Amino acid sequence: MVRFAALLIASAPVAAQPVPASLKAVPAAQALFERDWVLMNWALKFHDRDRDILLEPDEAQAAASEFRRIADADGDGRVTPQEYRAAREFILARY
Ligand SMILES: [Ca+2]
Ligand SMILES: [Ca+2]
Repeated sequence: MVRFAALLIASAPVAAQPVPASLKAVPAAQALFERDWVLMNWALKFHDRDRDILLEPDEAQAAASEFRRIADADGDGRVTPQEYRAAREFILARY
């Protein structure tokens, strides 16, 4: 837990970056939401199970899985930058 809290703080000032190479690992899942407020708001709305307005690693994992399900339009198990952007706009428009 401490490790993730540190990661959270360390990555907070980082500006928006391209899609991470892998969305599978927990730290990457955390980073995905840390660097994109649209996804973070969405993740907190639907996956912040204990309602502490923090995305714990297990919550981030669940949210990342859900995001991957939404974003992976062609179902090949990978989220391309195009799929990422489309899913982000979908979430922004809908939620
Ligand atoms: Ca939480
Ligand atoms: Ca895909």
